[in-house]
Amino acid sequence: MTQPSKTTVIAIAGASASGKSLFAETIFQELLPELGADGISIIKEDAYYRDQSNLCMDERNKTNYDHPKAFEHELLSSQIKTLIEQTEVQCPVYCYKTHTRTKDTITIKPTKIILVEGILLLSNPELRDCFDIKVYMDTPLDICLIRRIKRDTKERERSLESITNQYLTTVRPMYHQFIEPSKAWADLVITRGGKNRMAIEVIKAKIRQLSLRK
Ligand code: UZR
Ligand code: MG
Repeated sequence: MTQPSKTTVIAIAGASASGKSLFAETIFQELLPELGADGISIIKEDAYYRDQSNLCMDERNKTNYDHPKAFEHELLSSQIKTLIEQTEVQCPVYCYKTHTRTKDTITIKPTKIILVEGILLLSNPELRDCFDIKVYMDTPLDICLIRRIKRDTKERERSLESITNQYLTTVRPMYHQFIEPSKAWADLVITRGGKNRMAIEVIKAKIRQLSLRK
């Protein structure tokens, strides 16, 4: 029997609105035609925000979503391990409006390359052990804040008031406490955000090389 080919798991971490999703999505879209849907996939750490259906809306609004405890990292690491064993998983679906999981799940099939993107991926030791390549988006915080205001008013239906409140109470302090220190674990530190063309090409070249491996 032939052995299944080795999976490569690539983490893309960094501050909120630092360009993680754009970076991961660009690499994914540009490699999809050559690797195919069973060759490359993306997992978002956001999907693993804890289920809060047992809490009322007031309590959900008080959750610190920038703290590692807000995520079910143990589920994320166990699902990555399952995918490495070539078994599909049911990924949770999180709703930013209700601040909890929906009843749906999404089936993720095992692929040779798995891109995982999220703010606190490098802060958790068990999760860190799952990654073959660790990338950190080192975008200046003021640029992240501008991007976050634009994105959250448009895509997450937030007011400027709620964005700036969250920024001062959790986003900024948790960035300094957990996200920025986690940069020390990165293999590659990317400047200038998700459109850094050379960084995209370097990761794509590495993925192509790994994909040729049997
Ligand atoms: P990205 N977040 C919310 O605002 N509401 C939620 O229900 C869950 C998460 C925010 C979270 C974090 N923090 O900064 C951001 N706050 O989503 C992470 N406050 O997502 O990496 O896509 O920006
Ligand atoms: Mg994102």
